[in-house]
Amino acid sequence: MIYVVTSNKGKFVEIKGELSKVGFKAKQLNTTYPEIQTHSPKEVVDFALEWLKKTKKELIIDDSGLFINALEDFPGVYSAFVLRTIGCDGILKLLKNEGDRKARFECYIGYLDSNFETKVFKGVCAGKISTAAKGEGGFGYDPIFIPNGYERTFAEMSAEEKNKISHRGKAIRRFIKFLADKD
Ligand code: ITT
Repeated sequence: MIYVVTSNKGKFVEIKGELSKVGFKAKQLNTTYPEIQTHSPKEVVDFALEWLKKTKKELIIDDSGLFINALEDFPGVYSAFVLRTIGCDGILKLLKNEGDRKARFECYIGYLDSNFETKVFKGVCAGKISTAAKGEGGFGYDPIFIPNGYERTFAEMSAEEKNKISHRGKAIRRFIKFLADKD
């Protein structure tokens, strides 16, 4: 059993779904950890894992964000704050009349093992910002993100379909491969 430290139910459901495919059990640990102010998500994860050592638990964390080309990678490391404040509608307004709608999601899965060793796994999903919010599924920015090669937003896909191509799905599968190769 592995703990997933997150306050975000949507993230947990996706992570749990992917882990369960290989027979891993996951449990949500709904606690917060300090997130340092930096432009590097990897630094955020490393610092958080160091801090979480005191829980003495084998765990993973997920730090992710949406990076928009025309906005110089905003909201990036500020994605959670921006979603809470201006939300998806605010992003659509910022991109009104903007031709370049390219964007990407990045996900960093930080792993703290039972020997207090840490490792970070990255996954990226490239796509674009839609012109209107669509779909009821997923969470966060999903209603306005269309992955490359699709005409639908993440929110119009099933969790299974999103996981196959998403930043989080890729990062988690790298984590699973790492565990499998270790044995
Ligand atoms: P934690 O407790 O795990 O930190 P959080 O929601 O604060 O939860 P982040 O700090 O990683 O998570 O913030 C990332 C923001 O980007 C947050 O608002 C998410 O809702 C959003 N986000 C992350 N992954 C997403 C995804 O797959 N689809 C849509 N939005 C996503």
